[in-house]
Formats: sequence, structure tokens, C-alpha cells
Amino acid sequence: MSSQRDFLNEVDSTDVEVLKQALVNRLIYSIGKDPVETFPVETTSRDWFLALAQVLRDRMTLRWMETMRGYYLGNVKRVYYLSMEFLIGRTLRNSLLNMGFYDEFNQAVEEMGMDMETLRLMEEEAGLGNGGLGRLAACFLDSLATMHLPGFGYGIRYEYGMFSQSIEHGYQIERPDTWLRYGNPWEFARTEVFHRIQFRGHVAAHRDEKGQLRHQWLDTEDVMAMAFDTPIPGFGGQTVNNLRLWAARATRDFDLKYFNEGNYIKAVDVKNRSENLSKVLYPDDTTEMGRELRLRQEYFFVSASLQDILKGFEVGGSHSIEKLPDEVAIQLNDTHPSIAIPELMRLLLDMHGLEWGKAWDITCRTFSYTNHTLQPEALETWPVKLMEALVPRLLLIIYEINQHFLRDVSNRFPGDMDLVRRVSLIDEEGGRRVRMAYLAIVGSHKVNGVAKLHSELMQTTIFRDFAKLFPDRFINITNGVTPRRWLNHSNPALASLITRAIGSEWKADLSRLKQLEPLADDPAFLREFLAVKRANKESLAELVKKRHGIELDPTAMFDTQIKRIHEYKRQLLNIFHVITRYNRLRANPNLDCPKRCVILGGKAAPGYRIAKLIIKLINDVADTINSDPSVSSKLKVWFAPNYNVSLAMELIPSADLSEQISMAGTEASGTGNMKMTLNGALTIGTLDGANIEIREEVGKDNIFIFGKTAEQIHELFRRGYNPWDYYYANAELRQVLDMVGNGHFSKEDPLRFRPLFDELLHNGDRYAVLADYESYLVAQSEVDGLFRNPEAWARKAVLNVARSGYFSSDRTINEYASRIWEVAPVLPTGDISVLEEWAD
Ligand code: 26Q
Repeated sequence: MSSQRDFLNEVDSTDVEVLKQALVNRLIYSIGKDPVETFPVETTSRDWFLALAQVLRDRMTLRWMETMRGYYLGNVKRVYYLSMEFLIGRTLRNSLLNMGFYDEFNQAVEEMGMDMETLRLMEEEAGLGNGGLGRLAACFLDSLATMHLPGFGYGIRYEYGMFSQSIEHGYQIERPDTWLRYGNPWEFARTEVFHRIQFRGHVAAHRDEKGQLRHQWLDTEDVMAMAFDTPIPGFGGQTVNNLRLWAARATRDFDLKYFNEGNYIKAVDVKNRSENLSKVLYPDDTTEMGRELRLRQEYFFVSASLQDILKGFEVGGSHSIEKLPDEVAIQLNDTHPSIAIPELMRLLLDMHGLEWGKAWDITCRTFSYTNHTLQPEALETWPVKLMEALVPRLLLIIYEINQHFLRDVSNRFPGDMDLVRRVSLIDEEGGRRVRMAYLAIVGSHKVNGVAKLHSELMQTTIFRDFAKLFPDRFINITNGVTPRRWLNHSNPALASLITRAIGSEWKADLSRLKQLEPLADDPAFLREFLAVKRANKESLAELVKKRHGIELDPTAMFDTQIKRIHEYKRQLLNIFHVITRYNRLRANPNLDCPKRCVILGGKAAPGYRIAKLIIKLINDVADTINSDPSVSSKLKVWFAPNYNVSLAMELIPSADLSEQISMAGTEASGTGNMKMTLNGALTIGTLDGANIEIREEVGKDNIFIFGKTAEQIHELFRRGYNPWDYYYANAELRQVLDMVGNGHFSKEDPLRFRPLFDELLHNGDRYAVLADYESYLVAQSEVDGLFRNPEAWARKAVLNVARSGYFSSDRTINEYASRIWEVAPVLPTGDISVLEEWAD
């Protein structure tokens, strides 16, 4: 009876000899390469990587099936995380560590005469996201699986993820990210899982037998969504969840229609155009609004996911659709998937025949929405005209949602026509547009911000009216990051120091780091901590030397700002501090200040002119400073090209100083700030986003806070901010601005940086760079002071690590699970009775 199970144990084994055999088998039979070196078909490290990845995937697959079976048999409530972005990064080492297989696989690889590190670097990273929002989704998947929660990701399988950035003559150059070029060993192509997605066409209304008004969406141009599944292992390797990404495929109708007409070229052209839908990620993290393809992408993946969820719900038993909110929760990662609200309405009304009230109740109880930005210009809106053309049935439903909603509003606040105008889902001013954030709020039972300040400002500024209408709907859930990838995996030296000190429980319960606190006063531990940091800086320096030929001095302070390039994130403020230091050193070559390596990295949206100019400025300043021998012993600047998840994992462990310097009130949360704290960097930052909570946790003496508060910034602009006042009041600032504006760093093109000067002095300095400059410099000199005393620095850094437990995404996910989703852990039982039946 158990022979089948024994057989499974055999193929599932992580015995080193079995692994070696499996590796060779995979190389030969799946990759089609010769393990014996032969000419002419060379077997490359990439071939071995692909074989290794498949052997590992094999060993996750059974746990994955067991997990899915457990959810299915238990018929538990589950959560679906809908996101346009999943910024996963590389998978090999992370999954080996999560599954607990690292040592066995490493031994197998070594015994076969290869090097795990070489193979690891052969993996292309899955960069299916822009930045924080996409990486958060990836951290959440890790935490869901680690906490044994039934959570599934749904998104798009972009053929080209985030563009690859190179720096040529100091300018950003974008190249397509061909991450699928050599195949993706982690995914299963579900060639049988398809959903039909409708576009365009028209809507016909009629009365059914019962006299009810019914709608049909007809003569549509359809695209098929095909599923690709990726297993997501939690830490401990018991629960393995699923990420399902959709790829666009042409329908067979098109083939038939045009091919039969004999128009082969047209048929292929139409096929290509359908399949273009999932080609490329929009590389803009604000909004490049009104792009038709973007709306098509949003509707495509939302409709596929909802059809899939409803099908799963129906297969799951004989439930009435009214039970949907008891068994299913759906989280909207920003407004990008918010068209899910009218889409679920459409499926309930048109496909399931529900009446409006019932359908609306189900919809609101199913959805919840996370907001990630306050900037009004970044809130998604779609032209009514575009929606009418592309998804006419959905626009009608949005109109009807709006009608019901506005009627309720005027019943509650009779005569307040201005309120009605303000909260309408349709912005009637200057070309009618659908306000997606308002739609998301109205159709959800919970709306959350991503850090305390952000959630508070959300309710008092952009969504003020809605917070009054639905006071119980708005909550805060502060972001977090997964300690598996961002410490255990990326910083093995620190992870093992911590484990030696307090055991390994912190990996699944980050609050345990508190036990490190007493060690902040233990000189021996501080020395070990400093040695780890030094070793991490040395490995980074070695790697940078090898890849770029640039020398970083590991005895210098590594002062690191890595994030998307944005005016509000104020990389300019950083570079102004660098220029000021440069000026001080030139004026006084004997100036006694600790040596700094200032590291910046990040991508600019390809259409964001000012952000791209900021990159050029950083590189021109770096050239000037790095080639000036009078300062080179004290100051170095490096712009790290192509900042992505893999590079973040290399840069963060070596950071001494974490730059989190956005204008207060603009950075919703930040998550890089948490990663650096967790890795023992000290933060220099404003009272913005999660920095505020980092200060609360680590204590005000262990963080460098500067600059105006959100309230003071508000006041500054309300009173009429004049950047010239600051220009004239501070001679060093004036010198910096003049150098930038007059071509000190661009002698061959003196006006190159005028647009930056103009933004700051003639366009009102929207992000108050000048207003915060002086306070930033004061904080920077405090940083210098502390860095002179390594033990005092290390003490604070250790306290930062010890007190960073709150910023685990496990804590974040538990809050979502209990306060929004009402889902509970499903402990893997290892119940294989189903399998045994099958074996009989
Ligand atoms: C929207 C429409 C059209 C094209 C692009 C977009 C788009 C794409 C990505 C809009 C926004 C984004 C990404 C936003 C983002 O990453 N926000 C960050 O989210 C993090 C996680 O909550 C926060 O920590 C950051 O503060 C926030 O900036």
C-alpha cells in the first residue's frame, strides 16, 4: 500500500548522493546537455544552474501539493493578493534556505566539483516591479507562507520586467530586461488554465423572464489569459503557497477568422497584438496616466484572477455565491487592480444573475484596499472615454455604483452639493475621468495606509471626506520586510553572529532580536559586530572593484541612499551635502573628518526628465570629486548602476549610514529604511513614513532625525515658501547652488544643470530641499562625530538591530490576517491519506 509513498520519498529525498544523481539526470534529460565536457556543445554554469533549480523545484512540489490539498480539504477562508507587481528577485538561495536544504545542496554541488556561488549568479532575477510596492508584495508572499496562511498572489507574467539600467557618460540608458531568455525554471506553465478576457464591443440590455433588467457584453475583441504557477516556500519548508501570473495569448477565433480568409499576415499581426498585452512592465512608479495598454493590463489580470477565484470557489463545494465573503478575501495592492470591484459586480450580476443589492454587499465584504501614496498627482484616474471604448460594461457598472453611492451621500447630507461633487467617482472637471481610489474606497470594507503618519494624513487630506463618511473603514497597518531574505539570506555573517548569541528563533519570530539588547553593552560582542560589518564592506569593495574597477575603502563610512530616483526622495539634498563636504575639504585640506564613501543607486522613470538629470549630476559630481587628489583621501562618491533586488542584497549589509531623507509627508512608508535598520545601519532621516516608527522603536538617541515635520512643511508652504530666503541666508548653500547652476561639474556644458537650479529657485522648490539643507548638515556633522568612536557607533547599531523586530512582514501580515481578512493559519498535517488511497 505504501509503495507509492516510498517512491515519493525517494524522488523527494535530499540525501546528497540522491541529489547528485538527480542533478545529472536533470542536466541530461531536461536540459539536454552532456555532463562530460565534450566539444562542440559546451555545458555551461547556466545549464547546471537550471538543472539545480529543477532539482530544488521538484523538492518543493510535493509540499506545495500537500499545502494546496490541506486548504482545499479544510475548505478554509483564503486571501488573494492582487498586485500589478511582484518584485521577487532571485529565488535559488532563498528557497534553499527557506526549505532548509542549503547544506545538502551545497555539498552535492561541491562534490561534483562546482561552486554554488557561481551557479547562483547564473539566475536572472524576477524584477516584475518598480520599487517598494512590488517588493512589499514579494515580502508578503514569503510571510504568508511562513505563517502558514492560505494566501495566493495574482499578477502579470511580464515578458520584460523592470528595465536594466546602465550608465553611459553619466546618463541613464535603459535596456529591456530579457529575464525569460534562458527559461524560467521555477514556474509551471498551466497550458490548460485559461480565461477569456473581453475588450471593446458594446452592451445590450434586455428584460429577462422575470422582468429583470439584464446586460450582455457583445461583439467583443477577446484575449486569453494563461496561468503560470510559481511555488512560494515559507520558512521551515512546510507550507508552500502559490503565485499565479497571467500571460496573454491570442484566442483561436482570431486564427480561425483571418487564417480562413487566407489573410495570413493579418492573422499573425492580430495574434501579436493580443499577446503584447503582457509584454512589458510600466517602468513608472508615479503615473504615466491615460495609457491604454496600462488599462488593458489592469483589466486583463483582474478579470482573469476573479474568474479563477470564482471557479475555485464553485469547485470547492456546493456553496451559494452569497457565502463568497466568508471564504474569500481579496486585497487590492493600490488602485492598480481596483477595476476588480466593478468586475466582480459584473460577474455576479451578468453571470450569476444576482440582483444589485446582494451583489454589492458581497463585493464590499470581499475587497479591501491598500493605499501607497498621498501625492494627488499620483492617484490613478482613467478618462471616461477610454473606459467607454475599452470596457463599456464596466463603465456602466461604475456609473451605477456612483449613482447608489451619491444617493446615499445626499440622503445623509441633504443639500451638500459640494460634498457630492467632491466625492463623486467621476471627476467632471476638464475631461471626465474615473477616480480609481474613490472607487476602491467605496467598494471595500477596509482601507489601509502603510505607516502611522501616512494613514493619518490619508484620512485628513486626500480622503478626508471619505473618512467622515466611513469612519470605521480606515486603518493603519505599518509595512514590514521579510527577515528571511533581508537578513538570513543577504547577510549570512550577521545572521550567524545573531544566531550564536540568541539562537535561531528570530528567523520566524523577529521580536526575539530584543534579546540582543544587553549585548550592546558587551565590548566583545561590539567588536564582533564591527568585524562583521567590516567584512561585509570588504566583500562589497571587492565586488565593486571586480565589476566596475572602482575602489571603495572599507575603512570609510559607507553612506548609502538606494531607492527610485524622485524629487520627493531628495537625492539632491544628499548630493548637496556631498558638494558642501567637497568645498570644505578643498578650502581646508587638513580638515579632520571621517572618510566617507557616499553610495547612491536607483532608477529613474524613462520619461522623468528631472530625475534623469539628477542621475547625471550625481555622476558628474562623482567624476569631479573622485579625480581630485586633494579630497580623495576623505571623500568618494559612487553611483551604483542597475539597482535591483540582487544589488540591494549586496549593498544593504555593508551600509553604515542609511539615508531616508524624503520631505516629511511624502514617503508613505519606505521599506529600505527597515532593511538597513535590521542590518545594523544607523538612519539619518526626516520624520516621514516609517522613519517615525523606527525612531519610536530604536529610541531617539539611536537615530539622526533632522528637518521640518510634515506639519511644519505644511505651514511653510501655506505661508508662502521662498527658497531665495534660504539661498541668501546660507553661504555654503549658495555656493553649492551656484556651482551646480553655473557648470562647475559640467564645464563642457555649463548650462546642463540649470533645470535643477530652476526647479529649486524659480519653480518654488516643491520638496523643500533648501529649507531642510541646514538642518541636514547639522545632523551629518553629528554622524561624523559618532563615527569617530567606533564602539559608541556599534553600540547604537546593535540597539537598532535588537529593536527592529517590529518591522518584520510577519507582524504586518498577522495584522492584515486578523484585522482585515479574518484568515487563520492552516498547520500542515502531513496527512497523506489521500495519496495512500491513490496508491491502492
Ligand atoms: C500607476 C499607473 C500607471 C503606471 C504606473 C503606476 C504605478 C506603478 C507603481 C504607480 C505607483 C507605483 C509604485 C508605488 C510605490 O512603490 N510606492 C511605495 O510603496 C511602498 C510600499 O508601501 C512604500 O514603502 C513607499 O513609501 C511608496 O513610495
